[in-house]
Amino acid sequence: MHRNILNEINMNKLPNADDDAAFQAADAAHHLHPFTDYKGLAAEGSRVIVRAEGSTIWDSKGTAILDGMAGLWCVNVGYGRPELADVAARQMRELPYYNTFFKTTTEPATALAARLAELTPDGLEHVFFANSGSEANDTIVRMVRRYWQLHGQPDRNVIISREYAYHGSTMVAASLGGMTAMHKQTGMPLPGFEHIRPPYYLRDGGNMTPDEFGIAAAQALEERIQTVGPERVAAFIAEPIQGAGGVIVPPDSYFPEIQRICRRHGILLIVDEVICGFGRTGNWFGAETFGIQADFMTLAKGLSSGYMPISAVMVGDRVARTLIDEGGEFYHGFTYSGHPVACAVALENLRIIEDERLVERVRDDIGPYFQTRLRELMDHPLVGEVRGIGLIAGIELVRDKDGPVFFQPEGHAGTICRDHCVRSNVILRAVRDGMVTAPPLVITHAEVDHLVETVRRCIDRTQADLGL
Ligand code: PXG
Repeated sequence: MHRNILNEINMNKLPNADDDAAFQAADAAHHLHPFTDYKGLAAEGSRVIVRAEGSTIWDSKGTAILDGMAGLWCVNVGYGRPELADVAARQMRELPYYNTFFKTTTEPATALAARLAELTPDGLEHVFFANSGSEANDTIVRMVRRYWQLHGQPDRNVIISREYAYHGSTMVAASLGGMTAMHKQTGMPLPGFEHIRPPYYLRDGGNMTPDEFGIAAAQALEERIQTVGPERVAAFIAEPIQGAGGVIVPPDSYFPEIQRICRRHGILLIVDEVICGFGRTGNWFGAETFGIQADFMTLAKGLSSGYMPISAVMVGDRVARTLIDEGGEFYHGFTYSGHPVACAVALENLRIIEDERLVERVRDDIGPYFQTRLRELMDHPLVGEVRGIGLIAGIELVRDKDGPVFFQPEGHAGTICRDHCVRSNVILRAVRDGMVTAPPLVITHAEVDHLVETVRRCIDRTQADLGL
């Protein structure tokens, strides 16, 4: 039986997870979940997760579930790390909170800033802290605009991004993102945000080789710069691999061409490492895997392995020098920027990744194993492509490999397959008709075997459900 925290602190008027039905009723009555169809959730009742260890989570009924998503792409060191709990408790006793406004700092905030400057590629030496990927990307937009204003070009304020990009859920982060369903609900994108097509080879590659297609997809940036006017384009933002967009992996030729185009026009390059950072692609950062030299890096998720909310903006020398030397006071920041408990936990998390050589493990051992085993699914008639690097992968389902012919309506097959996986107690996400997976960096070989075998069974069931 799991320990019930609410009981322990004796809040006996509140519902608790020992009584599932009452708890689910309270959840449906009071809790608006993120990215959720509220009527659907109320009808089904939410699943209550009560504890976790390694790559496994347990629900309130005692069911063990393999977490093929590391929470939301974030629990890199796996669940149940006592070191992280100890550091948090120690820091809370010593100094639970103080801010970093008004010429003050705390030890964990400064130590983490210095550590991140060391870990990230050369030229990214300054850090601004926030609490989520969305806030970090909002911060970058403000810094980009301030940079061009200080350079006497205030109209250079357009940021180009890509379709299917996900950069967060605030108005600015969602405008940066290329999710049309999000845009439609609340009048986005805001002015000043443009989107070009992603390097989505399976969909758009046609008869081109991947490298030819990579160049063609990057050329879309050049074309958009010409349409908007080069004097108006401030920055381009990209995830190394588009995660929430369906694990879209760019061909090798893509980012070098993007980099050339940005340099040619003096445009700032922002790399959103919220998913790819901290080992997922077999290097500390996706920018290293793809050879990208960025002016900004967005960090979140794996920075603390999700144990505390924290994000960071790495600011390159070009922008940092302008802000520092010419900017005066920068009117931006959050109450919890550089929160000492979050920073202490992040530092300890980075120590674990380093000491346990988790990045090397992904590069040399479990990453190649995961990719090789998943690619065995390519023999399945419904699997159009398996793509990914390290511990991030997408398995795209198609109606017919020849073409390929995609499913209509989009998303139906993916949802069926995802539901089979969840019912089989393996968590994967569906994006359109692809299954995506990004497990903790500590996933074992046996767990990878279990994940791949379960996914194969679930694709078989999906095929049967669709009558194919
Ligand atoms: N950038 C990227 C690349 C992300 O993936 C964010 C920014 C925003 O981070 P915050 O901390 O504001 O959520 C993200 C977040 C999913 C899913 O189901 C993906 C994210 C968040 C929630 C769900 O794929 N990515």
